[in-house]
Amino acid sequence: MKRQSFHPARFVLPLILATISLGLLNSSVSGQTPVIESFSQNGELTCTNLQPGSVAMVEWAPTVNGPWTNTWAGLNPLTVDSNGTIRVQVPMFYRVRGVPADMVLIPAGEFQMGDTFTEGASDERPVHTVYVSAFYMDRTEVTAAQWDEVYQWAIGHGYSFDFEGSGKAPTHPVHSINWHDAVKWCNARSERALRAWAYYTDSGLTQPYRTGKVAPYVRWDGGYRLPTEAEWEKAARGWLSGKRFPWGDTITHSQANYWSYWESGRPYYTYDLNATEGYHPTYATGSMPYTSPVGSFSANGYGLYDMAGNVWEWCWDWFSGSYYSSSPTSDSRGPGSGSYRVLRGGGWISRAWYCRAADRIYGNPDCGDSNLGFRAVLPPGQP
Ligand SMILES: [Ca+2]
Ligand SMILES: [Ca+2]
Repeated sequence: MKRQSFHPARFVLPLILATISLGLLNSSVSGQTPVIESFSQNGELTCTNLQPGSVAMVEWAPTVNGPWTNTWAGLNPLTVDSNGTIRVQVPMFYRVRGVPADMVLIPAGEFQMGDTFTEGASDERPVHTVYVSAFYMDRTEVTAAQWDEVYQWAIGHGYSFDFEGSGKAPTHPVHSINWHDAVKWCNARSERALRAWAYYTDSGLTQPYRTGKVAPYVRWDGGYRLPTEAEWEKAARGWLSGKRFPWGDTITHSQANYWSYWESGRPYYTYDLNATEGYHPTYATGSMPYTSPVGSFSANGYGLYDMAGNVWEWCWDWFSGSYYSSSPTSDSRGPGSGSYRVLRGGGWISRAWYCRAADRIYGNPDCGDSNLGFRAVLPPGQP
């Protein structure tokens, strides 16, 4: 097919793709299916069916199999050969990437962080306003199946971990991994998906963190990483403000997998309205841990599951009990150093108290336990 020199090749064969992101779970927030509606002769691409307020990426490739990129770096100056000819792979295929599969958009904005009921520990106060930039977050805790898939790839590509990860079943959350394992797994997930790494062993952000135990440097606009504590709490609150839990002010086993602690024949906490004492009866079967399949309860307003209960979730931040008194007001990321990393949300073993959105605990980053897991976040607007 003869191409006129002034004609962009995309008009010759405008085969256009739209990536399809279907949610893992059916929920009130459905997965996106971007639709490229049109591509006009003046070079305007129109894509619909994207989530309002999210950040979409338009990418091009010279072949249908890629490589996909969002830059025009392939169109560099070329030296004309002795026949007066140049040959260059030019953009021909386009795709639009919306919210990634199995993740939800947490839109940018301020929220009130901390214990508005003055009922928690002192480390949950003062309540303070934090602006958090938009990010994507895994709908669910990382499952044992998701962990294993990336883990197996990772150990064949230069990564090493302290724990191999456990799960009661493939659809249950992975547990018994330490903070370092979770961080390195995020890096492996990024590398496998051809995204930039988030974690590095050097301040110049050139050496990806794959082995050993370090306090890594972070490329905040990189790939998959743990949520900051502020990101986690904003996400957990799911559009609500000043509520105790991700859905409201009271909790029962119809809403989360936790341990209903009783004294004198009734729940110890006034906001624990559960009708039975102890572990969740549906999941307290066989041997411990009594985790539940991820997504067994209703999602919160952002479409996130198990932000209270099932497994505690590792966050990025070093823990400081006084941090809220001096927290930055925008994208706070915790103290610059410390001994423990933050965990959030409570687990199957936890009292209602620990399932409150404001609650904070901390763990030794070297240690894993059968009620500790995690989920990842991803900055929007990247290739
Ligand atoms: Ca959880
Ligand atoms: Ca606490």
